[in-house]
Amino acid sequence: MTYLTTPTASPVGGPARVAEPGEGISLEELQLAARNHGMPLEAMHQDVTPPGLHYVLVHYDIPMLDPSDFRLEVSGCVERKLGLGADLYDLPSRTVRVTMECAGNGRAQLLPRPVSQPWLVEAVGTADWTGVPLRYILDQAVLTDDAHSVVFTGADHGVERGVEQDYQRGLTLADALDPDVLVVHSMNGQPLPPQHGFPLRLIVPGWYGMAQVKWLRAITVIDHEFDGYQNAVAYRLKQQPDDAGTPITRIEPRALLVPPGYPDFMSRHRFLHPGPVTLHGRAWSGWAPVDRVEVTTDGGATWSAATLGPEPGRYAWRGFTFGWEAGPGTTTLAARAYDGSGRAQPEQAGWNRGGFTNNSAQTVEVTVLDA
Ligand SMILES: Nc1nc2c(c(=O)[nH]1)N[C@H]1C(S)=C(S)[C@@H](COP(=O)(O)O)O[C@H]1N2
Ligand SMILES: [Mo]
Repeated sequence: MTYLTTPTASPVGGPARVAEPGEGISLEELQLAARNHGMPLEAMHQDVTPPGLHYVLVHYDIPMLDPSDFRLEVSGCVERKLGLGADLYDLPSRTVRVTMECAGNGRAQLLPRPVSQPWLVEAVGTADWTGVPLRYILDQAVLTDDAHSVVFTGADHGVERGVEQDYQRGLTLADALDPDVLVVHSMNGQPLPPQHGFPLRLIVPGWYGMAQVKWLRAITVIDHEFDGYQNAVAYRLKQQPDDAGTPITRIEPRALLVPPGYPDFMSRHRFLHPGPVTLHGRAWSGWAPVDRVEVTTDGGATWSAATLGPEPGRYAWRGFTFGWEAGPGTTTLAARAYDGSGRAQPEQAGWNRGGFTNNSAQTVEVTVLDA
């Protein structure tokens, strides 16, 4: 396989492209991958991901905003319009620990490969987000009887498949009024870093990343379902470009191992010494708490239950460990998660055109050296 090909210009309009058989990652995809970085898996040793190690995904450019003249406008189907600035810091706030994952995580491992941000498995991170419940802000604005959905607009602007737009996502009122949905100003006790939405972002715990609108500048209550690009066109599970598709919402269960031992610089193949090894990992689901994790150390021939760590907050990943007696040779490790809603992480997830929600089990190739 060729990993780098000459630039293949993606069409500016029209549907997203799917790579030809054997077509390597292009410079265009590399450009996206370098801007939008994943979380180094060793960061899973910590309950909370330091901001610089949390994954980042930005569709357009990071807006550089001046907080002194920044206002969050609340309008539409409300009795009282609001313009919130620094006064937002004086409103009642809460902190929620949330594991966030990009809906495109795993995309680059699908065959054929949907051409977009080429994530492997690292598009995830966990942070303590502090801010004001959206519900409190909507109560202050007083919803009118015709309120149906809420639209969140970011201060960033760009073009996607020929459609010029502000980054916008909508939520139905029922989803928006969940008391855990927050307008946050802080990440891990510090003001949001620019790449994570400074000065304000939306947090919708349990949902894939696309719902968590950064650089939030407007909240607009509308009397119908939101039909903007990111809801109606982009984040949908489709087999064909012209399918209506189904909307992407909550995070499917996934477990990831911290690759054990030490890596080869180029291939990242792992090496370790024989003997007892404790494997560490994290597992999460946006649907219900993870209640079981299984690990294989023989390439999937046999799976055994891992030991779960303490129950975390409702929306945070759960640690797990697995004791392994590593004998010489090369083998493949993997883990898979199960949640309280009955969802089970598959070894191989199904394909869709956007390359979304691919929670196929991660595989980690390791060589155990001779004693
Ligand atoms: N305004 C705005 N919000 C956005 C995005 C964006 O491009 N613009 N990207 C979304 C996507 S697709 C993801 S996965 C998450 C990533 O959040 P993070 O960079 O803080 O990890 O932000 C979401 N919010
Ligand atoms: Mo995303």
